Amino acid sequence: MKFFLICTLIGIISIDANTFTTVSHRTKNVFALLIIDVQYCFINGSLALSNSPAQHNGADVIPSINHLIQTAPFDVITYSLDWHPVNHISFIDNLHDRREYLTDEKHQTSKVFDKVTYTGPKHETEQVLWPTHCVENTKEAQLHDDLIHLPESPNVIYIRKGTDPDIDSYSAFADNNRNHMTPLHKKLQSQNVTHVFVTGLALDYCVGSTAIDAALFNYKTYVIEDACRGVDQRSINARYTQFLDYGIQVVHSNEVMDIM
Ligand code: VGL
Ligand code: ZN
Repeated sequence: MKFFLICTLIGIISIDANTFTTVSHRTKNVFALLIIDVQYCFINGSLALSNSPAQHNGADVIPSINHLIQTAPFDVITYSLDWHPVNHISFIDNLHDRREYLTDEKHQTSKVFDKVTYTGPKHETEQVLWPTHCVENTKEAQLHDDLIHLPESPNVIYIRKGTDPDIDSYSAFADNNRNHMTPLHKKLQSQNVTHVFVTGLALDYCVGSTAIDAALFNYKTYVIEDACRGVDQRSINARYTQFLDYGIQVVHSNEVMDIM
């Protein structure tokens, strides 16, 4: 009060109602829910999390995500789908066909979850080898039927990623080498999104990479831990440490309403 009086008295500054309107408009919080890869391939398909080291049940995320969709006032909802051609670089079944690009002959005998380095055909890239999963236009690649699907609109966004045979993309924002962006960032910007809440599968891969990219693109980023499941407890723990470094907050779904 004193400050305003002094300012007014000495005539340095004048604040009117318009100034406040402009400021409050500019800082309006706009909330998006990002639902990552809640597809059959990760739930009961070829890359079912129940068969991976942490033995999680991917379907366990669905009730929490549905509850959030139904109760929390998100301005934007985004669904991502891992969507690979059958000759995709991430599939261990394609290792032999790409052997000319392996940096190390020993990599020819690699197993699922091993990391190899490919020198081509587009560029050098490190790649974890996965079973064939989420092949475009298969039943496996569909979102789980129990997940609430809203029809596409300017504030309901669907993103397919990993669609180039030679490029893998864990993040819903960009490929693993950050050479190409998906349309997600532009679409969120066009809705003036400021805050994102990340959920889905798998926490240590696609959820983790999406959350980190969101933080790098300056969204206030939250990971809703009970709405995520992962592949391997060690890499899950490593992600939680990384989230701290990027200022990403890990929250429970029952805290979300208080944040919004
Ligand atoms: C994913 C491994 C391979 C994921 C996608 O959605 O987390 N993980 N492709
Ligand atoms: Zn994939």
